[in-house]
Amino acid sequence: MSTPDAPRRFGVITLFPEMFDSLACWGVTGRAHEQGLWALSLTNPREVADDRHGTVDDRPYGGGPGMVMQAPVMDRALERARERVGSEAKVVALTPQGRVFNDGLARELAKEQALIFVAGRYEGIDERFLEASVDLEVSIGDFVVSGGELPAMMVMDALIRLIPGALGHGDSANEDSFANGMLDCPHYTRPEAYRGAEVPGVLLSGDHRAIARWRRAQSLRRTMDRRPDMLTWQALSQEDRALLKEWQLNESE
Ligand code: 9D3
Repeated sequence: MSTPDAPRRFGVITLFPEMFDSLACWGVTGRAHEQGLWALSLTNPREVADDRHGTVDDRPYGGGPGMVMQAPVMDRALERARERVGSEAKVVALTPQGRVFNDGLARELAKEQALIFVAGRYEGIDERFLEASVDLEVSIGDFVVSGGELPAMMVMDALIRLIPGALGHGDSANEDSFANGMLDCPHYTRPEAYRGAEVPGVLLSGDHRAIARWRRAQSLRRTMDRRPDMLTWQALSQEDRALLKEWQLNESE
């Protein structure tokens, strides 16, 4: 028996700390939190605001709509977060201008024992804070959401799934879609016939090797049809071609 690993430590700087209850309380991430696999420490910039109203934002220099989160307030919030999470923690800000998150970046960030996430609101955060105090800016994709909290939770969820023991037995993060560069195969459960649609016969055959071959052929076909961009870097192998032919999924060749 070995001693359990120290929990992964996440700090978050946010004006809406209550939003993070959902990550700590529900589902796979909630169970992992209960098991002590990760710990969360929340810092609200209002705690360290300049005035008694808790002001954290001001009007943008140069004019324009919206407000900007002030660098001095954010730096004091970061100082507090470091006291709670550890001085060695990397600082990740969620911004629409960041590096687009993917499985590769998840695996890079999952190596860190401690991370502090900075979630912005309003039009954004003063650039001088991002330049001087943030190690990495991350975006979750080319669409607009209302703030950095949901993006931070998505990134944290992806990282928690990679903590050893966070997923149930037999459920490996390495078997998840994207780890192997392909989309998942289709899934079925009872009933065997539903609104005239039958479960594919091979899944009822009990032939586990045939089932594995069918699933891989389905993954390949769906990736070619729906996400051809995922396959451009790897040529289809002889074996893959044979699989598609075996299940008559090769018509578009
Ligand atoms: C007019 C320019 N907009 C920038 C695209 C203003 C703006 C919109 C939304 C500024 C901040 C936000 C809030 N979004 C985030 O904080 C955010 C985000 C996103 O909107 N899309 C994808 N990833 C992310 S990470 C943080």
